[in-house]
Amino acid sequence: MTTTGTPTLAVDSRTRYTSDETCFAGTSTGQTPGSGKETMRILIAEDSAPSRLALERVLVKWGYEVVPCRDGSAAWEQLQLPDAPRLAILDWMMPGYSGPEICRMLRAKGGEPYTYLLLLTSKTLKEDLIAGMEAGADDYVTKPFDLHELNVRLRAGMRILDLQAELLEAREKLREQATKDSLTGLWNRRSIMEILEREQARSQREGAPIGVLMIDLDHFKQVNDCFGHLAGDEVLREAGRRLLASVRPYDGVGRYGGEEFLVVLPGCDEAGLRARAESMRAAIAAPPLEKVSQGLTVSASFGATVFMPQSAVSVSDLIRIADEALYEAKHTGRNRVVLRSPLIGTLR
Ligand code: GH3
Ligand code: MG
Ligand code: MG
Ligand code: MG
Repeated sequence: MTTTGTPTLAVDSRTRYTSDETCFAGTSTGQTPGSGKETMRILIAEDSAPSRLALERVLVKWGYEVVPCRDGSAAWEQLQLPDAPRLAILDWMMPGYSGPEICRMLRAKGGEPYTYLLLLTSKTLKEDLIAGMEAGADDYVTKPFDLHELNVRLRAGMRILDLQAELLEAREKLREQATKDSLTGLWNRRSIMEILEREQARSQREGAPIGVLMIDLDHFKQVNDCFGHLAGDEVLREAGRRLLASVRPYDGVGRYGGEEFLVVLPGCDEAGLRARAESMRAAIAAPPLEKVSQGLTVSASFGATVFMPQSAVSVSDLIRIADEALYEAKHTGRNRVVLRSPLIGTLR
């Protein structure tokens, strides 16, 4: 039986491709073996043009997208691009860099996601194969190879890459859960405190101040009491969105507790902080939240302070000072900003 998937193979003096009918039985459909997902890109680095073209034709027939490279230097360049193919078939002997050299360099570089490396070699000596694997190759195919073997080895590589992608996704999800507040999507308390600590260390190194805001929604209990907890949750989410919308990408906004937020503004001095806090206050108090009935408006009180790089104020002192300023904002009428300097007392 001859299937439509059987490639016409160019044969050069060094490479003899052997095919058997069964090796095409499951792979002539144009599907990417081992993966029902989007087309997988495979890099082929092979200096023999006939051999490279033949291999390319087979892989395209199997549904892969191919990035062909005529030598080791071109392959090395391609593999360092941000969207480099995740699977590479590398000839052992090539001008520029050899297959094992590329394996070694790529593994030394590390980084994620993982690149699955398959060495293509006419060497059959066991010691050579061991050296190739030790250089960082995941697998090898010896020349002349048959297509069935290549096919199953590619599928094995695909399985590893799929598993790795799942692992990365799961890790990312865990990281998200561990660092973000699930209701608002803002940093959680631990993360925003870590950000403040990190920024404080940077401030001491680089000599720039940090603006710190402790924010508490006003009479929030009444929102729950009058509109229910779900409406209260929506108000919290919206307050978070409005705070996020009024900061720069390198500022930190976290949910410190129930209806309290902590904002860290690197590089912000007293004058800047006063203006930034005022615009955040106005953003929260601005037009009623659409999703909450009866045109509810919400406001927040702000306790503000600045960390000066030359001062020896600790993170817990900063929080305490911002808290005291917040307390004063509450007791002087709410919906306002009170700025307190750790060194020279209340500025407001
Ligand atoms: P003040 O202006 O003095 O801050 O008054 P307040 O009512 O905001 O303060 P209080 O501390 O009395 O009430 C805070 C309320 O926040 C009580 C609590 O049920 C509510 N709260 C805390 N976390 C959540 C939450 O995740 N969802 C909802 N819906 N409510 C929350
Ligand atoms: Mg070669
Ligand atoms: Mg509170
Ligand atoms: Mg409150």
